[in-house]
Amino acid sequence: MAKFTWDDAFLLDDQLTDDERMIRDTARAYAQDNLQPRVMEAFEHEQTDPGIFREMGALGLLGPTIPDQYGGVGASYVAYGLIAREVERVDSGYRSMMSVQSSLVMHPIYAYGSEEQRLKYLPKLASGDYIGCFGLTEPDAGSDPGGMRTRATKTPDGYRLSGNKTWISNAPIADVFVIWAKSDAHGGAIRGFVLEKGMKGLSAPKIEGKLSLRASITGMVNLDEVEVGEEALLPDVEGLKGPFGCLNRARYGIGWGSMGAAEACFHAAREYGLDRKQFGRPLAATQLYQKKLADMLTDITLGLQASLRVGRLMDDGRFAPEMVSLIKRNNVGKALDIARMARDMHGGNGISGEYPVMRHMVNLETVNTYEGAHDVHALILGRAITGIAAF
Ligand code: TGC
Ligand code: FAD
Repeated sequence: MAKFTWDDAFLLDDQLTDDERMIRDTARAYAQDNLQPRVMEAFEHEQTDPGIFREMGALGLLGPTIPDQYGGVGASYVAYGLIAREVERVDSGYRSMMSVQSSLVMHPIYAYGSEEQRLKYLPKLASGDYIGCFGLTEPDAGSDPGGMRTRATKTPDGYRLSGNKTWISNAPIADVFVIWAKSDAHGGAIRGFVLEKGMKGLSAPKIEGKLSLRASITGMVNLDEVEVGEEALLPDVEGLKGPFGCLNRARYGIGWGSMGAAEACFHAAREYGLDRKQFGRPLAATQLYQKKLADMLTDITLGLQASLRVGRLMDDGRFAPEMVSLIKRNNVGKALDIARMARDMHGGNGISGEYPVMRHMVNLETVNTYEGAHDVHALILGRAITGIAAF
């Protein structure tokens, strides 16, 4: 009979390849040695260090699934998920910076871009010399991105873009902007454009005062008749399946990442319960405390195993977007429950920034909303179950 390991209940480690374990270990060491020591300060002062992109890039953590000829390391989607888990174990904001760069900026340029666009942008995005952002959401088009108002109008040399995007991660520090707009020249279909910092009419003001995800900078993207050449258009995709193809990958990474945040809360609650004594014995010696830890371990174990399964199917080219909705919705919802529970188990100390639990809890409120809100993923699954779209 095998001995039970409480921190790897289903022996996930055993199910990884040597390469995946090596990438996971690199990400874990980086996150614990370099991100963990600065997260409290970054969160408290709402400061994003752009140098983090270059640090991650030097270790091959940006766009890891992209082939090496474009600067990636050709890793599996399972490896990508393991990176997200390690980074989000420290803070969802750091994972957000990484997943926007990898899934929402590098992926569309790789999957839908011309060879010139790939060679121009991907190596610098992979190294972190360029920072990218992804503009889909607008003030009046969030869950329903098909309602976007941003327009691309044909000019003799290319296109003129006008509109406003909001809640865009990385935007104020971005060099490269992947922007989705309805294009008159393509019958009003949604098309992707790659814009660059400094273009006339392009601005990206910071959204100040977030109470969640404070280590990751967020902004608006204002497009005031921005003129771009034909070479800015992503040639190989048309319609909402363009941005959704990117979101599949980012949402998948969140399935893993949210479990990293949940594990951090679970481990913190376990340690706290073993150290803290009330009524003459450790909190962890009480039945209620142990039940909560058992619930946390169960949800984390099932969530990680489900993420691994979807990752393997993705690597085999056999995933369906609904599988991704299932893990994104379930795992983030469970992580949020775990973070709230861990906060409670820390008593008054749980509201202090000295402990990670409340920071994870407020971060996960954003993670539950972005990349498709919790209930929107229920509706995606509901449509698949019934054949009826209830949006
Ligand atoms: P619908 O009619 O369902 O589909 C339109 C077209 O898109 C195709 N499609 C997909 N393709 C690939 N993957 C998917 N997951 C796809 N889902 C749909 C579909 O086949 C169709 O193609 P075609 O060829 O027939 O035109 O579209 P709808 O408008 O009815 O969509 C409804 C709904 C709810 C599914 C969708 O609008 C939705 O997912 N809403 C949520 C919006 C969202 O997730 N926004 C995220 C913004 S980015 C972000 O939050 C980044 S935060 C990152 C960070 O900081 O970490
Ligand atoms: P709404 O769509 O207005 O939804 C509000 C509520 O209504 C939600 O609970 C939702 O579930 C519910 N709802 C909506 N429609 C229905 C329905 N038909 N039936 C039942 N309930 C419904 N976007 C980007 O494009 N790029 C980014 O990099 C990015 N980064 C972000 C970073 C942060 C910190 C945040 C907070 C958001 C970010 N977003 C980004 C935007 C994010 O994707 C949207 O906030 C999200 O898609 C929800 O849209 P919304 O805020 O307009 O809410």
